[in-house]
Amino acid sequence: MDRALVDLVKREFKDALFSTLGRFPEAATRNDLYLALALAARRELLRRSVATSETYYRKASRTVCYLSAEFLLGPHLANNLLNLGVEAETRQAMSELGHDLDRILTQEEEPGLGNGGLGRLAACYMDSLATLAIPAIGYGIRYEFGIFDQLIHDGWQVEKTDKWLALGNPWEIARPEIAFDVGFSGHTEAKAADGRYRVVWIPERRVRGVAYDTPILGYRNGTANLLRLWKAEAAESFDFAAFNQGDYWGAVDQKVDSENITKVLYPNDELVRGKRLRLEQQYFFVCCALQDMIRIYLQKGAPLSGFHEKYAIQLNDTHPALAVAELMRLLVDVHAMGWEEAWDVTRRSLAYTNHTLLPEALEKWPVEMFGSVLPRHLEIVYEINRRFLDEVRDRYPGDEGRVLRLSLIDEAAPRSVRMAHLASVGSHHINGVAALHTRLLKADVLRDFHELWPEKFVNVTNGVTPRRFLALANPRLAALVTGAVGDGWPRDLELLRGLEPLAEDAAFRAEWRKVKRANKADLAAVIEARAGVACDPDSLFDVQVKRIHEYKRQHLNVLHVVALWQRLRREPQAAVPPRTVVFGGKAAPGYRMAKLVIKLIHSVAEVVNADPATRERLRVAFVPDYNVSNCMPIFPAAELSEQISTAGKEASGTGNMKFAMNGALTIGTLDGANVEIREAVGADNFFLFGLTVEEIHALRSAGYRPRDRYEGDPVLREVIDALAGGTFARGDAALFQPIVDSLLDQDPWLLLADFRPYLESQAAVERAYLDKERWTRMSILNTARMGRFSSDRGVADYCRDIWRVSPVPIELPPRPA
Ligand code: NBG
Repeated sequence: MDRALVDLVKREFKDALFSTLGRFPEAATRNDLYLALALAARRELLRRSVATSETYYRKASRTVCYLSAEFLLGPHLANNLLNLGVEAETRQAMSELGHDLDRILTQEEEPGLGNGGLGRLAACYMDSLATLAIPAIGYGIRYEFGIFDQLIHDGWQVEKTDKWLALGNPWEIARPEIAFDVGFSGHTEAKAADGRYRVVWIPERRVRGVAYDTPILGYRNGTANLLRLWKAEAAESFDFAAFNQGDYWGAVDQKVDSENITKVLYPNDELVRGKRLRLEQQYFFVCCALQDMIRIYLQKGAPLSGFHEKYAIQLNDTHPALAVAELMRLLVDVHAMGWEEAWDVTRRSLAYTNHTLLPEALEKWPVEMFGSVLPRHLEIVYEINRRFLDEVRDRYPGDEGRVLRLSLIDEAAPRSVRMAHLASVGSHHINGVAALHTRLLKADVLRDFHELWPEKFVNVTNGVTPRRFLALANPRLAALVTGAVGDGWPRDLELLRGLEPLAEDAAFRAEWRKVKRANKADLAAVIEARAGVACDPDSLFDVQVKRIHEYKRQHLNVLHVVALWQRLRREPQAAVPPRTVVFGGKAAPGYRMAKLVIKLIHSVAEVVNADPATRERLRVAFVPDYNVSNCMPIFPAAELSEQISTAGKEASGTGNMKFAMNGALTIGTLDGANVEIREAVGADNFFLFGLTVEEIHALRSAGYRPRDRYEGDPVLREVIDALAGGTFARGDAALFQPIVDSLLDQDPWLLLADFRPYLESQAAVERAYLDKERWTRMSILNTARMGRFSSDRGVADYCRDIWRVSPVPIELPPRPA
C-alpha cells in the first residue's frame, strides 16, 4: 500500500468536504461523503483529461466519434477507483477517517441513460477505447430522467421517474461556452449567393444545445476520453418579442418547451413509436455533435474537404442516422461545399452498426412528420435518394421492384423515411454485432444493400468490459484468477486461457467452488432483502436477467419452472438438485404482454415458494429494478445463464458474455453471440437446445400449429392447464389468459416448439450439476475461454476493419505537489 497516496486521498477528501461542499465532518451526510470522495477522484480524472485533450490537440489525432442516443454507464466512483488503481488506498483512507468505502459507494445514483444492451455496449466501448488509448469522443443526450426505476406492487411493475441528478452529479463538467443552436421546422428558401444557388433553411424554432463532459478513464493508463452529452436549453431564455408585449408566461413557456427535448429517455427497447419528440431528440444531439466536430476541426484551419481524415464517426443503430443528412446540410448549405464533394466526405466519415433484426425495431419516420420537423433534411434525403436510385437503375435496368425495396422512402401509406436505408447509403461500412446476426442482415434485412455493396459489410461481434464485469463485480474470482495467471488479464483477457490446465487441478477447483459459494451467499442476502425470498446458497443458481420481451422468452423459462414444480410434487424422490430460479428485468411501460410476464413470474413464485412439498428444492425470485448497479452481485453468483431467445431474434446479447466470464454455464439457443460463445467454450461446456433459424423457416412454411404440440405432450399440457386454470392466479383464471391464448393460437416466438428440447436440456443441466467436479471443470473452462468477448477485442476490430485509427498513448505529467 502506498502510504503517501493514502494521505493524499485523505487530504483531498477533506479539502473537497470543506472547500467545495462547505461541511464539517460531523454534519456530513452520506451524500456529502460520496460527493467529497468523488470530487477527490475527479481531480485525478481531470488531470488525465487535460493531458489527453492537450495531446490530441497537439497531434491532431484521428478521432473516433461514437454517436449514440444511449450510454448506460453505471456508477462511476468504484469503476474510476479501479481504473486509477487506488482502491486499496482509498479504502484505507476512508477507514482512517471512520468511514466505510462500500457504504459510500452505495450512495451513487447511476446514470441510467439507456434501455439495455445497446446503451450498455456503448458504455463498454467507451471504456475500451480509453483503455486502448484510442482518441475518441462519445456524443449523446444528457437526459434529465433516465430509464425509470422499477417498483413491484403485488407482482406488477410500477414505473417511477429516475431523478438521477437530484443530489448533484460530480462527474460532469458543464461547458456553457460549448453550445450550438439547433433549428426545427420552418421552411427553406433558394437564394443566389456568390454566383451559385444556395438553399437556406429558416427554422421556426431554435433550441440551444449545451455540452456536459464526463471523463472516461482508461484502465491504469493516462487516457481520459470525453463523453460529451447535450442538454437542451432555450436559445434565449426569454422570447423578447412576447415579453415586450407583456406575455410573460408565453415567453417562459418557450423555455420550458425547449428543455423538454432532453427531459426523458424513451423507455422502449426494440420498439419504435413514431413520436415527434423522439425525432427531435435524435436531430438535436446529432446536430450538436456534428457542429462540435466541425468546430474542433476548424481550430487547425484545415479545409473541410479533409474532415473524413480527422473523424471516424460511428452510428450506434439508426438513432443517429440523421447525421447523414445533417452532415450534408452543414457542408453544402452552411460551408458552401459542392454536393458531390460533400457526399464523398460524408460517406467516408460515417459507418453504421445495426443492432436488431426485429421489424418493429427498424426506425421509420412518416414523411409528413419528418418534413414538418426537418424540412431541409427531407429535401436532402430526397436528393440523396434520387441520385442513389439512379445508380440502382443503372446497375439493374428494368428492376423497379428492387428500386422500391432499396428506396430511402417506403411508399406504403403513410409514406415514411427508412432510417436503416439512410444509414446504409451514407456509410462506408455496415456491421452486425455477432456472426449470425451479420449473416442474417446480409441475407435478409439488408439483402439488397449487400448485393449492391458486398464490400461494405463486416461483422464485429460484441464484447463486454472485463474491468467492470469481472474485476469490479467479482473481486473474489478476480483475486483467484490473478493468483493463477498474473494481473495482466484486465487489459489482455486472452490471458485467462492460462486457467485451462487448472480445470484438472482438484485443489484449484475447490477454491473455485469456494468463490462461487461465497458469491451465492452474497446474492442470497440481496434477494432476501430486495425480493423477500429466502434461498439456499447450496442450490443451483439459475438466472435470467435482461429486458423483458417475448422474443427473449422469459415465459419459456417459467414454463420450465412450472414443469419442474409439478414433477417434484409427483416424484418427491427424483434425483434433482435443488434450484433457485432468479429473474430480473424491466418491461417497456406500454408493453402489456411483457408486464403480464412479470406478474406471472411473481405469481408462480408465490405458489411455488410456499409449497411445503417442494420449497426445499425449488425457489423462484424476481429481483426488482435490474440495472447496472443491481447486476453487480448477480453475474458472479450465477451458475446457469439463461439465453433462450427464439433463434434469429437476439442480435448478439451481451449478458450472455458477462455470465460466462464469471463462470456460469449457458443454457441457450443458437442465437446471437451464443453461437460464438459455444464455439469458444466448447460444445461440451454449453447446454444447447432449440430450433435453428433454418429449422424455424422450414417449420413455418410447413405450417406450425402450436395447439398440436399442446395436445401431443402431456407435460406441456399440464403446465399450460395450470396457467389457464388459475393455479397461480389466486383462482382468477382469466388473468394469464392472454399468455395462454398467444401460445396456443399463434405462438409467434415458438415456445411450444422448443419446450421439449428445453426440458431435456434442463435435465442435462441437472445431471451435470449433480457431479460437482465435472460442473466446476466446465465452469473454469468457460471463464478461461472468454477472452475474445472482451470489448477490447471488439474495439480493436472496429479500429482495424472500420475506423483505421491507432492508439495515441498519453504521457501523464507528475502530480502537482
Ligand atoms: C440490442 C440487441 C442485443 C445486442 C445489443 C447490443 C437493440 C436495438 N439491440 O442483442 O437486441 O446485444 O443491441 O448490440 O437494442
